[in-house]
Amino acid sequence: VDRRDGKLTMAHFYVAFIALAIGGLAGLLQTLVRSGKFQLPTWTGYYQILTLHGVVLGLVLTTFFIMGFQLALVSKTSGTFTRKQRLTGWIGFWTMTIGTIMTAIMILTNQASVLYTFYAPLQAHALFYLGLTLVIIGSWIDGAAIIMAYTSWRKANPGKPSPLLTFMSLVNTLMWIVATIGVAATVLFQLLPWSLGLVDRVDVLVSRTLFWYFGHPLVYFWLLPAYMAWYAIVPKIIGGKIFSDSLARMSFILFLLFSIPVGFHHQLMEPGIDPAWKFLQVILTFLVVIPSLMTAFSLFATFEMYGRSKGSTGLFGWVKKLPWGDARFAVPFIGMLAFIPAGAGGIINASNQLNQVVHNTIWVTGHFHLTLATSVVLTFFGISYWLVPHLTGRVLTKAMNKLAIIQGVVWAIGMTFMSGAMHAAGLLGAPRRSSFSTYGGSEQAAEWIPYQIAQAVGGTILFLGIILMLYIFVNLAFFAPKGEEEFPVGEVADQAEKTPMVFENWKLWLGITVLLILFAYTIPFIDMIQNAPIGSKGYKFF
Ligand code: HAS
Repeated sequence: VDRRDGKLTMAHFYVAFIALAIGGLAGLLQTLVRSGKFQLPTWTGYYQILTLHGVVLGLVLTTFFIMGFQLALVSKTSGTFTRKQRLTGWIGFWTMTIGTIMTAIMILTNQASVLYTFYAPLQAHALFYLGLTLVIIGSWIDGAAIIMAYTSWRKANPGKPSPLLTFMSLVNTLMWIVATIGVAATVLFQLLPWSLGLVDRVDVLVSRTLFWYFGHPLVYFWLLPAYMAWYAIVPKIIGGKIFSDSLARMSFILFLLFSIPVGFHHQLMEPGIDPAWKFLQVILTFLVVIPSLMTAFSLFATFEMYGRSKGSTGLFGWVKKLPWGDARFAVPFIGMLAFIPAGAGGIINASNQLNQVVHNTIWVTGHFHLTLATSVVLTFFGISYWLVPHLTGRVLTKAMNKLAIIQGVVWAIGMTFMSGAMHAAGLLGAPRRSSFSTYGGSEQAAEWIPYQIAQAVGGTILFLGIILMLYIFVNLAFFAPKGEEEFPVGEVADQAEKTPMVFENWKLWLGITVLLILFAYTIPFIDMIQNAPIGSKGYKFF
């Protein structure tokens, strides 16, 4: 990657890793409070720290890391950015950064303890919503740089499929733009006027629905960059090849089509939505599982093909041939392994009857600490181990590589305790998003306490993992020996079929995306508006 484009990505990464430090500390406090053995000082509160944790890790770290990573991928695979494209990237970065600072100030001054989902009826100071709006607008501007680079590549290479990693970054960007329209709508038409006092009441169901229209594709916006690494970078690291370029593109297109019209699976317990529409969105949710199953298949195929090319025999002999001593592979691999139970948990959540057991319990928190905070985040760490030194002109030394593997293992141990205990306590009915309480000496609540202590043990180990990660990041950014670190981009296996051009037909894919969204949401929205209650005055947090 050209040095000038590298600086742009690194700017995004600095913010992302500062977010990791702040959000990680908030997470540690969270688990300690819930154990019942620790109390927060009186100047802060459980929901303030919970909001800080969720916003800073779930929204800031992810958006900055993903945008920085995608810009690097596009610059590497489609050619160095033009001045205009790079400038667009910088404008996006600064817009997001200003928005992040505004949002952080509102949370830190306790004027926005509305959680990372921030829908009504909890109400924050208007500057919190304005800050988040700037983060989203900034990410669109970053996205514009990606779209511009893709368009110029296509112009210069007519009739050829775009480079795989550019294609994948573009799909994720398009999905993000379509998805964020929902959250922009609730912020601009409901939350901002309401927090400014221009309207007195707000329709909570509409606000939640617009949020979840955005909230589910949000999780795939987090996941797809990890898939980019799994499909197209990990094969190169292990010395193998990409199983199939077309299969990878197909799975990304399926994410574009099916990620968005599924928000109701977060609202299965919500009154005011006709069960028939919930049923439809549950079916679409099961369709969006398919590209993940395709990904699992493709990864197994890549690993097995590589192992067999190295002479492995037997059903699982190839496992021994994988480069276990290379952190760039081993750490994302822990993420892949975690995604097997994580995905199974998602399928449980999406099943209407089972959702009644787990909804609003800490099981759901366990689910997203496996998906986001393990599979995705460990892959992001694995990416940083080669991308940061590549961009700063340094190398990952043997000692740092070893430390990076220890970091991955520490994370896995911490998360097994924390997320495992969350899943178990959730099945015993422990609520999510609540501070420690004995609920007036309730016997059932007493059963949750050992699991809450296990969560604190896991949370402490994870915090250690964060300190290790930050140490490695600072080393790779500023102190590691100068040199050249490889930017691994996989090649497609020889026997793979030719990639058809239909994948680049955006009118077709965006057209189907819009049709599916209209199909899944139009009538439920008309129902909501026709049956609108008088609206809620809400609960102010400032
Ligand atoms: Fe989820 C709630 C359903 C995936 C994140 N999810 C959440 C929330 C978050 C989140 C943050 O239907 C909470 C939101 C809140 O605050 O309320 N989720 C699903 C389904 C999937 C899924 C069906 N979720 C994710 C991903 C996330 C994420 C990914 C973040 C990155 N989720 C739900 C539902 C709820 C929910 C309900 C609402 C619950 C409620 O009631 O509130 C699917 O996409 C999962 C598909 C995944 C698979 C696994 C494929 C496995 C692979 C690994 C292969 C491994 C290899 C290595 C090859 C089918 C690809 C092995 C090698 C060896 C040698 C063994």
